[in-house]
This record gives sequence, C-alpha cells and structure tokens, in this order.
Amino acid sequence: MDRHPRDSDRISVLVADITTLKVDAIVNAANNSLVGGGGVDGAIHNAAGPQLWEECRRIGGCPTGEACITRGYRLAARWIIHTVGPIWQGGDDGEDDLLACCYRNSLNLGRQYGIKSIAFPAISAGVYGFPMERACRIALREMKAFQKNNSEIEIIAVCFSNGAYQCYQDAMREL
Ligand code: AR6
Repeated sequence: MDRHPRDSDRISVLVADITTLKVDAIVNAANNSLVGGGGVDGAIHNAAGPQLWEECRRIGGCPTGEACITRGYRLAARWIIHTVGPIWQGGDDGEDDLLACCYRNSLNLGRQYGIKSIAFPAISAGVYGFPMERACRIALREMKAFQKNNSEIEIIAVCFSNGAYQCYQDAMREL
C-alpha cells in the first residue's frame, strides 16, 4: 500500500479503492436512507454483500452530519461507519459545519468501538458536489483536531483520483 505520511505520521493520504483496505473501520459516504446509492456507497455495498444492506435497512436511516456503525461483513474492515454528508448548495447553507460534523461524529463513534485505524473517502465531494479543495481542508482540520487527543488511532484519507490526492497534499501544506 502506498502511504504518504506528512507532518503527522498517524494521518496518511493514499490513492486507493477504500473497499480493499485492511483497517479496523472504513467510512461510507451514505445518504439519509442508508439503503442504496452509487459512488463509494455502491462500491462498499457490492463488496460487503447483502447482509450489509439488511443491517442498514434495520437501522432505518441517518440524519445529515451524523454517523452510525455496522459490521463490515465480506470486507477486510471489521466495521463500516456510515455518515451522510451535506449536498452542496453553494456554501451558505451550513455545508462546512455539517461536513465537519461527519468527520467528528465518525471518529468519535470509531473510538467508542475501540478502533485503532480508520479510512475515510472524500465525503460529499462526489455526487453531492462539495468542492474538493474545500472538502479536503475541512477533513484534514477535523482529523488533526481529533488526533491531538487520540494519537493512538491511525487515520487514512483515501483518494479515488490524482486530483483528490493533490487537494489533500495542498491542504497538508496549508494546515
Ligand atoms: N474508494 C474510495 N473513494 C471512492 C470510491 C472508492 N471505491 N468510489 C468513489 N470514491 P460519492 P458523496 C470517491 O459520490 O459525494 C451515493 O449515491 C469519489 O471519487 O461516493 O458523499 C450515496 O448513496 C468521491 O471523491 O459520495 C449518496 O446518495 C468521494 O468518494 C451520495 O452518493 C465521494 O463521492 C453521496 O455523495
């Protein structure tokens, strides 16, 4: 696995398919219904298998900015943390705060379950239209804030394109 540690060796950025990672938890960029979608959500459901869909259906839904947890089923990851990012409306509708909540709530939930490693996709920065650069800065800020008090937990920012990787590198330099 090609990891690129920067100023904190507990936060890495890598280009990968998140469904292949051997970590304690991967995060899903879900929708409010928790059942079905495209993008990383579709890839995670395909890889984890139908039991994931069943568990998500039983949970019943998740409000924007919040997070819930399921088993990982066929994934190498033991847990999947599902969070629902905001749909980009232009930036004046509380999108930044809601996106920050997604990272914060996912990390806190992971900690409650005793995870030692967690991988995030770029939540909201696909179908939901959040500008990638802005999304990466918010993600990294929240990861760093969490790590101040939780340095034993390894956090991985997973990029699905070189463009996303570049945005994370820029955010790493800025923050
Ligand atoms: N591994 C890592 N990152 C991925 C993968 C993958 N396998 N596949 C896509 N990405 P998106 P959103 C990246 O659209 O914007 C779904 O239908 C992708 O390139 O998956 O939060 C849900 O059900 C992008 O950078 O999530 C919702 O309805 C990032 O993951 C809606 O999409 C997020 O893109 C959520 O939209």
